Amino acid sequence: MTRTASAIAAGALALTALVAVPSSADAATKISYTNCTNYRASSHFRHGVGRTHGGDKVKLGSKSKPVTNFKHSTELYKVAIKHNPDLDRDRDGVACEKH
Ligand SMILES: [Ca+2]
Repeated sequence: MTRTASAIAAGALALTALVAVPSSADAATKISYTNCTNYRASSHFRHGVGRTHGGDKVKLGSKSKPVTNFKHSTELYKVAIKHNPDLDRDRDGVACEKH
């Protein structure tokens, strides 16, 4: 009887090791910050990510309209810029903005 109980306990222990939840660091490594193309593809923010109350600034006299449908999240913006400051080269608070 005790042999069966210890076998069950060992099996449960092995099962626990197999069903390990991936750490947040593993999830973070799936996002690529190498350039905007890779960032938009891997983060699923197709229109970029910007500060919560930020806005895309277009050059004076430009005919293009500012991007407004980017992901509004100061926290995610800071993470992206910390990894690669070039993701927001014009420093307007919106990284990888695209229509
Ligand atoms: Ca920008």
